[in-house]
Amino acid sequence: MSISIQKVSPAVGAMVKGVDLSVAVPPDTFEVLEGALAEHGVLVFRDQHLTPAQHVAFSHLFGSLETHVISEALLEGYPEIYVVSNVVEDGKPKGRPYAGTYWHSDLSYKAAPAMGSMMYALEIPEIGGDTMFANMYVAYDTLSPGLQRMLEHLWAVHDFGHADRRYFSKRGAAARLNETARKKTPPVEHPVVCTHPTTGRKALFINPGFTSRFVDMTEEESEPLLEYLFEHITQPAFIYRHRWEMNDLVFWDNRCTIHHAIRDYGEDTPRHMHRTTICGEKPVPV
Ligand SMILES: O=C(O)CCC(=O)C(=O)O
Ligand SMILES: [Fe+2]
Repeated sequence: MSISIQKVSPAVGAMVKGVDLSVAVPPDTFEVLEGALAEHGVLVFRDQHLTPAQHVAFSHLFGSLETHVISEALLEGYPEIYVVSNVVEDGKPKGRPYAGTYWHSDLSYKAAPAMGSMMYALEIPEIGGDTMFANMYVAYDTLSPGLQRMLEHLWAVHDFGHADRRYFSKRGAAARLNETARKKTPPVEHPVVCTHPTTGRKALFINPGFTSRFVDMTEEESEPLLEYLFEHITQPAFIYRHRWEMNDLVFWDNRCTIHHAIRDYGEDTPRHMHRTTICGEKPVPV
């Protein structure tokens, strides 16, 4: 069967058909997928039947794999697999519940953020638990030339603890990041506009989850422009909302998209996913 790639929304994402990810992917198919990922930002593969080892093997084609800083959510025997799950078995959580329920790009709080992430659906709610993706090329392209130029000179601070403070502690929930994880993730600085290494296109590299302020400015000073940009980059026209099916594998490029998991299902509705994370490089300024 030949490979077909079709857009799933005007702004971002494509559905890939005709590829079985459980067996070795030939080099020409790999090249097509690599190009499609950088162009569309998100690739959806339906009806894949993958063991953890096969999931890891396919991910590994794209680079070395991260071991997530939240070590208690790693799959036993497969430290490359980060379990995103609200399932509790014998009183023990099987993974990280409600991960990424705010807009973010994976590991943007690291000096070398993630290139891409691959999430595989093993148990999903009948309704709900979708994931949204937004296109950061389009977010950049649709700004005025004046603001584009200004942003090209700015750098921003990315901080894992920011999401905790902003999205959890403020809502009265306990901080979710323990001391060890906190120590391993000191704030880092990245250019606000980056060049994608594959396409050479410019993309905005900020996100509401982890970007706390502009470099050399206070949070207070940064807030008005950051808030404006966060609103801009998450507007409905830039988004694809993925409605998960069992055995979906979704591969997203963290260098040109941001994503948001939607927490709209009950605590006793199981949602269980495996994620691998492909290491990336330090973002390249324009
Ligand atoms: O559960 C999801 O849909 C995504 C969670 C998330 O942000 C991630 O694992 O990177
Ligand atoms: Fe994420």
